[in-house]
Amino acid sequence: MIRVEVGDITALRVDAIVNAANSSLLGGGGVDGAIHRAAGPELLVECRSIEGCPTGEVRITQGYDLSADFIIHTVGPIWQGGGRDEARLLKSCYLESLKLCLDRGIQRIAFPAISCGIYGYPKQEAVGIAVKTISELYVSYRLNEVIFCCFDESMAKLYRDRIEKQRLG
Ligand code: AR6
Repeated sequence: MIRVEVGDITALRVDAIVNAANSSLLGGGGVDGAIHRAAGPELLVECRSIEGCPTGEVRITQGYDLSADFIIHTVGPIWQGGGRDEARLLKSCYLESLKLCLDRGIQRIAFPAISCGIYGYPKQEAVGIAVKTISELYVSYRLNEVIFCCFDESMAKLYRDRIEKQRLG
């Protein structure tokens, strides 16, 4: 099942939440900052041991003080006008997250709107990539529940409209 929720991703009771990180994995603003604050300082200790993550890839850590068991850290592309492979890299964030879920037996996951904040990806295009990739693949990657977690209602509407369009074909 795919759901859209408005709220703080750190409060969700799922197996894993996804972090829209930067390639240092050492924290930042936006959802990354919120996740580090909610998970507690042990998260940074584990992140330091990983030595970064290239754009489009994923790394997994424990969830520490979150109710989620795991955090999947992914690095979305910085929007640079669309000619720098941004769409492929953003799709890769979702796809690599799904692969990790299959490997680890993760069945319930929540995604933020990767790259849609500080990284400046056009929201409608980013939502299109997220919804298409997840709705085509989540069943074959054995996921029971995927939540698109949005900070505001206008973003949630973009997801709902895109999901409806996908459903209608
Ligand atoms: N729960 C759910 N969504 C949130 C939350 C939250 N607690 N906080 C923000 N959002 P951004 P990016 C939404 O900027 O564009 C960091 O500094 C937000 O409204 O967090 O991938 C990293 O370290 C937006 O829709 O991520 C990187 O340097 C979405 O999450 C950089 O920002 C993503 O916004 C990554 O930028």
